[in-house]
Amino acid sequence: MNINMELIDELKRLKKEHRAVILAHNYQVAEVQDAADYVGDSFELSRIAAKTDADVIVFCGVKFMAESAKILSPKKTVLLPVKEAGCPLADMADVITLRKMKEKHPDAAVVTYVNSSASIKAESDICCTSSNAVKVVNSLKEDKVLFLPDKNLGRYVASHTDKEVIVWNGYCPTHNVINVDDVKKIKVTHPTSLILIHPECQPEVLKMADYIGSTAGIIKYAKESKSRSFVIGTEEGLIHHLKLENPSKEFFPLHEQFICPNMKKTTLEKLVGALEKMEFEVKIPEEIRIMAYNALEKMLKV
Ligand code: CIZ
Repeated sequence: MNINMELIDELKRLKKEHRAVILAHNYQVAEVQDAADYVGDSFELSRIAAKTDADVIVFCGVKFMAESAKILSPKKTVLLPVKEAGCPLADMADVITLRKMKEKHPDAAVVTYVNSSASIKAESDICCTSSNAVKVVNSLKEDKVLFLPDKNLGRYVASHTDKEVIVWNGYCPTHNVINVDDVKKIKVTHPTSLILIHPECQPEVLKMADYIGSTAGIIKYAKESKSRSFVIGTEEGLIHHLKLENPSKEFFPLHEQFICPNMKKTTLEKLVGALEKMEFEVKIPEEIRIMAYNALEKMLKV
């Protein structure tokens, strides 16, 4: 038996023993996606896990994602297999600066992308995903919005609303580094492919896309499209998911280095280790959890 099969068997045993559900984000390595019960975006996975009767959620992703799962499932034990799997974009927003911004703009509604810590969500009026950000902002009664933490998604929203959008200066280092020349080059090598890009990329890059959307949006678009060939402008892990769902279609990364180092920290060994040792447990103070939950719930109402 090869090492992966042994690990998969051990994982199955531990899952049963701890009554656990395994979630893998779309950006995880292929072997982790294949071992998971559910693969998807962070909020969708957190909602699915909340509806299961599992006692333990193992979130293969980065810290803010495991926090989202805990916000929705306070009674379940939530584990993040790699303690250091953080998100530089989420870390670019801090509570002290946010409070100062709120004082400076008391008339602005605070809209926070789910790619943020529980403490930042707790300070926000409402959350959004990259799929519903425009809809959320347009649903608000305020004419002014403070959008955080992603400046590129914020600018995208600003270009689709009449509201004044004050954009926080955060960005995802993996998406933000992609430039117009990268898109020009891929258009030369793959002239007939449709270009699907995540809104965490820079505005000039987004202008060159055939479709702009979240990971869930890209999955849906690729599935429904009559085209057979696509260039994927987001973290390369999504391509594994896309190829599995669409075996007759072709997918190419927009850039060979479209890789999030934090997402790649989780391996099959680390996933099994997390359930063996029951680590690393995500804890959120209850008052912060409730406030963060309220901001997420408001988004769901929209
Ligand atoms: O929230 C998520 O899962 C992220 C980071 C992106 C997306 O578009 O799904």
